[in-house]
Amino acid sequence: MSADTQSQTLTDGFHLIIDALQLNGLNTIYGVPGIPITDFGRLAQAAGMRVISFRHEQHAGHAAAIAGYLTQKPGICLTVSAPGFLNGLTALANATTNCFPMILISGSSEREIVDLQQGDYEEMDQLAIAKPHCKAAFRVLHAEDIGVGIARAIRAAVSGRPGGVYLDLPAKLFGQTMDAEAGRKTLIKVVDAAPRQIPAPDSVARALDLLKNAKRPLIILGKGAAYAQADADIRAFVEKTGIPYLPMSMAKGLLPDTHPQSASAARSVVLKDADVVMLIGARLNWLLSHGKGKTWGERGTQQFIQVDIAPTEMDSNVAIAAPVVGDIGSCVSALLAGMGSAWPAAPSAWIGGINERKEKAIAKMSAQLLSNSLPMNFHNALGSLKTIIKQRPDAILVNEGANTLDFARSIIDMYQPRKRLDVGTWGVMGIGMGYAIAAAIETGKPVLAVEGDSAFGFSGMEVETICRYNLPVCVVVFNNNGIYRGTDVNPTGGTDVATTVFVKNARYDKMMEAFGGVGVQATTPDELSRAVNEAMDSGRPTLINAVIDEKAGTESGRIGNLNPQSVVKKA
Ligand code: ADP
Ligand code: TZD
Ligand code: MG
Repeated sequence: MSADTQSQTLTDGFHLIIDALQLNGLNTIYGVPGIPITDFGRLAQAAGMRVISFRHEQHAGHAAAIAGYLTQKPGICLTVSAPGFLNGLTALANATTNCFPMILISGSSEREIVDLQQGDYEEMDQLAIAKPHCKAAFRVLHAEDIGVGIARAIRAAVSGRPGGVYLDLPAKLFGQTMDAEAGRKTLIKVVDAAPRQIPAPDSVARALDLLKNAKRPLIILGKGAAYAQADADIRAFVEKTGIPYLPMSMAKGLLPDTHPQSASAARSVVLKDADVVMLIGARLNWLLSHGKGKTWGERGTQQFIQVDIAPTEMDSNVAIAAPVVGDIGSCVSALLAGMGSAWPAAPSAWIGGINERKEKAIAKMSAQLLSNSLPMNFHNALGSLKTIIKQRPDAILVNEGANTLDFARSIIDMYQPRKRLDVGTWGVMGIGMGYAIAAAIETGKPVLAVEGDSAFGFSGMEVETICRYNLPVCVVVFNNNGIYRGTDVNPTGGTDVATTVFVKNARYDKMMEAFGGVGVQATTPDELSRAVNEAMDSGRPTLINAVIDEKAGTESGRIGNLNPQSVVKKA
């Protein structure tokens, strides 16, 4: 047979993987090329897929994860074996922790050699290592099983509680050939990958009963609620109850932060004083002080309703009086239907008290935001960015750092769902450029990445990727010369600088210029807002080095209480 006739009748592992992904509407790959997947990336691009090459797998992995969060389809990350796989693994574990659907596909070395530990090129038992860090892990050994492997990976990633999936593809698989027609028949187009999970009617009635009789009710919206894309029903439900709500960080904008029912500016009071708390797609983890302790009312005096797709989440930290298990879309629509037309108005004393607190807190903050004090501090610099997001509510805000994160979260109002992407459940540094790149690619909207100077450093090299694909990403580095502050000194007085400080007055803007993007140094709120507006108008890759007072921050931002500190004084 000539090569031509062969290619008409034969297919191979490379093509079957690409066909299986495309058949399931997965058309974008985030990765780093190399043995054994270089040709795979090339062929995927040739087949019309968008293949975005990064400088480091961790950022490709974070990009895939946030693509999954934004689209409800698993984001795909592609890596080489051992070290590439391990670089991607942090992102896979982070995706699983955050309930984001993604599939990490890694090429791997020859099974026979790996299993006998004979020292293959990039040898590692990747499947075993991935397993504890993801929802499911699969390996495909035969070309005819590729369809099943991809189908299982998709279902595992998006059904139930979403999360990360690992798919191990040994080098030999890619070149395996089979009859093209027979191969086509092995592919699976997944039907109903994330089936609705309707809550039991009695669980809905129990929850509504508790909520209706509450004197001081509170709703907490989490990023599960944002992920669910049930935006209109969630808003209708919150509004129909009239109950104050708190958005968790990435749920900001599900209802506009300026909504009269938002209790964000009175957070500490509502958590302490509420008698019934309804969680919708939010876990009672450290971010909510585990539902107990001094953030909350006296143990046992507060009752919880929890709406979540994961039945085992219930009672994980405190007793859940009314669990509602199902997908949030189905749960919220059942709750809405169950409310009927005669729902009581929210208790006015409770609402009035919260509003008073809110007004005071907002008034106090707005003075700080307008201050012209120089060098800039977190407040007046973020005051500029707050105005920009107000004027450009469809822009996506990526945010990481410590002070830069905590202040931005409370200062910058969000107006639309899934526009705020941040460090999430782990408070992980390094998501910045990966999230920014995927946000631009998946949504086509402008991206504003607000980054601590330390946070930015974790993924900073990806500014080259941003320039290479000419993405509408504007990075603002809050440069306070270090981690938390730039003022620490080496206690020994030795020549090494303190552990938390960086090179003083560094010019991060030059990094963007190195790759053909726009770099700007901003020392005043005006300069900052002019530069961001220009970047957002032009869509050109831009990095603004925002000079922030090195004394302005606090250790660990707002979570200093989690930071153990020695009380032992050495003589
Ligand atoms: P946050 O950090 O915003 O508080 P978490 O990540 O802690 O949010 O919680 C998200 C919760 O949402 C998880 O418990 C997850 O099981 C749940 N979840 C995710 N997607 C859905 C969905 N479609 N329907 C119901 N629950 C969901
Ligand atoms: N490594 C990883 C992967 N995640 C982390 N969260 C940390 C280290 C520890 N860490 C924080 O929790 S915040 C932070 C680190 C290193 C950086 C804070 O400095 P910054 O922000 O410059 O980004 P501010 O504005 O100076 O506080
Ligand atoms: Mg800093």
